[in-house]
Amino acid sequence: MAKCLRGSKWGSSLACPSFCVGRSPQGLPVHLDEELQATLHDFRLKILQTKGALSLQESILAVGEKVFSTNGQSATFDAIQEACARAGGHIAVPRSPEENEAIASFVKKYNTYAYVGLIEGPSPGDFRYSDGTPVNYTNWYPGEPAGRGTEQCVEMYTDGRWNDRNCLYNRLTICEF
Ligand SMILES: [Ca+2]
Repeated sequence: MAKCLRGSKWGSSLACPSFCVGRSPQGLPVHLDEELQATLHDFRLKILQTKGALSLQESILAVGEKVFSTNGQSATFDAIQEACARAGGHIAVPRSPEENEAIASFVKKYNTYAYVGLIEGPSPGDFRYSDGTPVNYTNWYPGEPAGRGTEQCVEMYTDGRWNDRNCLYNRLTICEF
């Protein structure tokens, strides 16, 4: 950050920016510190308002650092990926029993199977996260995955268990942020 001294480029003809005037005990310019405090206060308020409104609609669920959300709409796997990306997130993918349960609660609520963010790799039956890394948690329905290369997406049943499935069905849109 620029250091502001008398006679510097912020001299008499220009109004001195707020960061030139005084410093808080933390070393931040006093005005900036106050501005930051006000901005943080605003952020906190807006986050609480948004969280409250979304929670009331029961359209978000927080698990650890993740937030899962649905718009209640069904779409193909690709369309879900696009919708989640447009919203600034990714298609939901359960990486633990707790996350699986959160996603499953939307599936139950809407009584519609959902796609989760797993894709079959080059070897049949080898499902991976979208970044190509191997899965560290699974919850397959007994006998699944059974598509052997013909069912490259994964849907979640209303009991939370998984089935490999063709990617072109309409399934519930659930994103994670
Ligand atoms: Ca299957």
